[in-house]
Parts: sequence; structure tokens; C-alpha cells
Amino acid sequence: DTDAFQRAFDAAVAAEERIEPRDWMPDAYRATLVRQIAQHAHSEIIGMQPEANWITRAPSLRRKAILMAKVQDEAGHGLYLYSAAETLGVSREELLDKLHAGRQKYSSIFNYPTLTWADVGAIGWLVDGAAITNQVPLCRCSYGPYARAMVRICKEESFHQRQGYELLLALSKGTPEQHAMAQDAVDRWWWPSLMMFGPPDDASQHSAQSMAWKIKRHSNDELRQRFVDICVPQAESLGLTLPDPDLKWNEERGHHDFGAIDWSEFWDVLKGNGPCNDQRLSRRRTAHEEGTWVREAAAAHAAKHSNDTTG
Ligand code: FAQ
Repeated sequence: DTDAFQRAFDAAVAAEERIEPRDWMPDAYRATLVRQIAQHAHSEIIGMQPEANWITRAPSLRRKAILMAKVQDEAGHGLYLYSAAETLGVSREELLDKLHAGRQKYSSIFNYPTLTWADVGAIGWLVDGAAITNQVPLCRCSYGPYARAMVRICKEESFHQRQGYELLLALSKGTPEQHAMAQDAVDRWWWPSLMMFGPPDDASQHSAQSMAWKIKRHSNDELRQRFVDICVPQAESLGLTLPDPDLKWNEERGHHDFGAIDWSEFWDVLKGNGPCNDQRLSRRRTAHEEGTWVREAAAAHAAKHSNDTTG
């Protein structure tokens, strides 16, 4: 009976065991995971767009090769995550349809434009840095397939983050124009990166339940604070300034205090009113339509092979 199943599930979560696809799980746990993993997968593939914008204009062959590899990694992350979501009984097609219809979200951060080459560095340093801070605890998420996907993704994200840091360092130590370009990119990406962690704890509707289920291990504000504390010394060694006059070490708390985040901007971006929401979604829809023949060919190929009894 359901009560016994529920007790077994609660005991497994309490004992830090992993819940696996064939295990019984509460419907709401399944729905929460589908929501979060789908949003995460969508973010990975939408996140390819802002950076891909610079592939043709990378300043050297080396930088171009690195950037292409990074953008391909993001596609790979999307694929692991769609596969993890599929273990919960939804199909990739269904999830993509929901993304294209605007019925599932992707991260707010990818609705900002990449105006200069330095933005590629700022995304690597700050956006991938924020992503890692959020995702390392997800390696201990109670749902096995999601936790395991995160292990590999985090390794690749660390490499992406170093790539961005190194790029920004080169610009920061370059000509005065290059330094200014790096500073401008950091000025524009800093606040949106802090918003990636989600609304403040008192406005985070899912946190309490997700933490009880051990999907989330830390609150949005805890991870945001951890990220700020990591970035301050890194900004110093980059020779760049974080655009927050209220940012300062608080001896008592053992953390940096920082200025107020403009949450109205965050909610506005979520509603679809960020600078690039329309462009990101319409490019994604077009890419999907243009890929129809590939999906059809792959399906025809698979069908032919499954009928092929001679091997
Ligand atoms: N953007 O109650 P909570 C990457 C929504 S990294 C948009 O706190 P939750 C790597 C939230 O969905 C980016 N929406 O929600 C990369 C909910 O709305 P709903 C992807 C947001 O789930 C780098 C409502 O606000 N990473 O892609 C955002 O407990 C470079 C209330 O919020 C992940 O997805 C936001 N930033 O906590 C790729 C990590 N924040 O669903 C390419 C996994 C909140 O009820 C290039 N996800 N909302 O309609 C998570 O850890 C969690 O889902 C949070 C949100 C922490 C994002």
C-alpha cells in the first residue's frame, strides 16, 4: 500500500540512499524533478546561443577552437539532462515542445546579450562559476540519475570556468582598451549572475520541499553568498572591480556583505521581458524545425536496423 511505499521512500531519503527510476516515489517528487531537470536541460541548450554568437569572431584560432569545444559541451550537458529527465517517464519531445511553447523555463541569465568578446570571458568566469556553485551540491541530490549526470557536468564546467577566467585575465592585462572591455563585461554580467541562484529564500516557493527531499542541499541565498565570497578574491587577482559599492567583508558574519539585488528585473526577465527572450526562443524554434529531417532520418535508420534480422 502507498503508506508502506511512502515510508520506504522517506527512510531511503533520510539514510542518504539514492532514489532510482524503478523505485516508488511520490508524484510531487517526480513532478519537481521533471520541472527542475527540464529547466536545467533547456538552459544548457539555450545557453549555447549567447556564446555561439562569438565563434565566427573569436580573435584567434586557439580561442575559436576552445569556444567551439565549450559550446559543444553545453549541447552534451543538455543531452545528459534530457536523458535523466526521461528516466522519470517524460519524453524529450514533450519537454522540447513545452520549451518552445513557453510552458517550461530556462535560466534567466541567457536572456542577456553578448555585446563584446569579453562577454565570453565574463560568462565563463561568472556564469559557469555560478553554475558550478549551484551544481556541486546537486551531485548529492537524492535522485540517482540527476546526481550522476551532475558529476560529469561539474568537471566540464570547472574547465569552462577556468577558460573564462584566463580569457578575462589576458584582456585585463592587455591594452587599456582591452582592460576596459573586460571591466564593462563584468559590470554587465555580475548582477544577472547573482540572480541565477533564484529568488531570495523568503520568495522561493519550492525550496523547503526540495530541501526536505534532498533534491536541493542549500538554499538559494546560501549558495549566492558562497558565490560572492568566492568571486571577491578572484576579481582582485584579475585586476577587475565588481560593480557593487556595498560589497565589503563582514568580520562578524565571516562573509561579504553585498548590495540589494533588483528583483523586479529578475521577475521581469522570467515573464519574458528580458533583452533577448524573444530572440533566444525564436532561434531555438527555428533550429528545431530545421532539424526535422535529421530526426526523421535517424528514426528511419533505427527502424530499418530493428527490422534487420540478418544483423
Ligand atoms: N531563471 O522556488 P524557486 C547552465 C524560477 S547553469 C529562471 O527558488 P527552485 C550552465 C523557478 O523555476 C543554469 N527561472 O525554484 C551553462 C520557479 O518557477 P517555476 C541552469 C528561475 O527550482 C553555462 C520560481 O522561479 N542551472 O545552464 C530562476 O527551488 C554557460 C521560484 O524559484 C540549473 O537549472 C532562474 N535563474 O530553485 C550553460 C540548476 N531561479 O518552476 C551554457 C538546477 C528560479 O515554479 C553556458 N536548478 N526560477 O515556474 C536549480 O538548482 C533550481 O531549480 C534553482 C531554482 C536554484 C535554479
